[in-house]
Amino acid sequence: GLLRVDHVGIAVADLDEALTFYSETFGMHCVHEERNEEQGVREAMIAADPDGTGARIQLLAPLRPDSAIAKFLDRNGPGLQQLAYTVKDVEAASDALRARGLRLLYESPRRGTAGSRINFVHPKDAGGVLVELVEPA
Ligand code: V0V
Repeated sequence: GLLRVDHVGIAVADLDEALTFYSETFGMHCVHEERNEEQGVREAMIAADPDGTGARIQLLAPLRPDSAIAKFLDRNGPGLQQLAYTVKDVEAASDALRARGLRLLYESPRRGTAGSRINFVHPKDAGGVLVELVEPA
């Protein structure tokens, strides 16, 4: 099952500009940053609390025009793109949701932030929310 909210993902056009905005406006700081070529994103995890162990926001910027984030930006502009939950076992969690009739986007998990394993529930099967399942490394 779902353990907790892992992060909330926000699509942005430019990661460096967004990092500056969140830092200068909200005093949030970056706890992790990476490029994920398969997902076509440059992403940064940011946190409000000083030790970075509380809720995190994932800023997602497109690397390519055909990526999921580029398509989202074209359609909606910047804003909330996904809600991610931590799970212990992403395969088991995906199977449980499939058994309840939900469509998972990937047959088997793919690589997510910081070596995690991830899958997604189709937003049309989850009340209009792109739900991500994250099994941390
Ligand atoms: C699309 N739709 C959404 C949505 N994206 N609804 C809510 N939230 C979103 N983010 C709606 C869209 O408006 C359509 O509704 C409908 O879903 C189906 O759209 P589609 O044209 O069939 O599909 P696309 O091309 O818009 O793609 C949507 C999906 C795509 C979700 C299939 O974005 C995807 O594969 N996402 C998973 C990968 C991902 O998001 N990667 C970036 C983050 P109407 O118009 O028909 O009503 S990478 C990441 O999170 C990492 C690395 C990490 O966390 O570690």
